Amino acid sequence: DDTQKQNLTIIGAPIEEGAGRLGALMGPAALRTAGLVRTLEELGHAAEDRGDLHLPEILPNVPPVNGLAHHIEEIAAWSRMLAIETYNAMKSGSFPIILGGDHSLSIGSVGGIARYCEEQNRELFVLWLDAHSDFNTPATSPSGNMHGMPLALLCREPGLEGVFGDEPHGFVKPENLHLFGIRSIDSTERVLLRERGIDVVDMRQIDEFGVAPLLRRILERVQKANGVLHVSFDVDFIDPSIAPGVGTTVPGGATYREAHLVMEMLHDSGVVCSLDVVELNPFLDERGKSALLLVDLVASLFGRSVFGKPNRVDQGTTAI
Ligand code: HAR
Ligand code: MN
Ligand code: MN
Ligand code: MN
Repeated sequence: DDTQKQNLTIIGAPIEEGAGRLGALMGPAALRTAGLVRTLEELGHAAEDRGDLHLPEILPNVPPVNGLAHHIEEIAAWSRMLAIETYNAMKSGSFPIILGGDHSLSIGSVGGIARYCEEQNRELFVLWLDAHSDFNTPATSPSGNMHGMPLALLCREPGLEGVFGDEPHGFVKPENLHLFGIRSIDSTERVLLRERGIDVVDMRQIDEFGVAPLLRRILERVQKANGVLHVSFDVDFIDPSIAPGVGTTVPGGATYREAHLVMEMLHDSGVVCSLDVVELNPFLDERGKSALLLVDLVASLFGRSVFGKPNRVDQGTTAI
């Protein structure tokens, strides 16, 4: 077949300190049990599983923030480690896949990828597949849970500068951020998203127009800019009836076919450079069904298809 074979670096990030409930630390183990690595190898890719990262015994000091940010020292340690790992993976020409772990891990994963893209002068775009917009700052967050904050930090909102300390990292341009599948936004968060002009594709738009034209518009933007696309996949993007294994379910999510079509189109676009799979909470799952669904979705992103692709689109994911 015509799938472009890739070197993949799989990094487990068993982090749950950013979430409001326990269990996401089991995510990487459940994804492996569900066959993630084997499935990628069967698709013809070279997958190197680096295992799980672990918190150092001594956590960094982070200056106090204005507002609430629970476990910020742990999140800072994870962010700094992950930024190094994803930067190194990109630099070696590999495609990093980060297995979470809650969504605060994207601070580090995207921070490292953005650093590499800045060095290479490649325009980085981010597709955030999620029920939530994750654009709170400590000052706006109703919960203080840092899995609701990664995008604010990555887009240079003030308040979380201490997280990276002196660790090198990049940022995301707000105009290159595309939120997709959204159906839960806090009121202060909504104000901030509007002020920054963030592109939010909510479920209402998906209902009305379907995922294909909405996603195609984003992918064409990336292609025209000769850019690369980081995909951050939060399990709660999917409807809880088929993916119950997540701590923050919101009804009305993507269906089985909508989620697969997103992944299939991402594969065909050839612009995806890196992936987070986050918020899987195996403690809340039902007989592994969410983990198994995620493995199937990742397989679609890496070239599994029913009968090839429509021939008007280009193929493959991208190593830069
Ligand atoms: N917006 C809410 C908060 O900040 C809930 C955030 C939940 N985030 C995730 N990731 N589960 O998308 O507390
Ligand atoms: Mn999220
Ligand atoms: Mn979410
Ligand atoms: Mn900094």
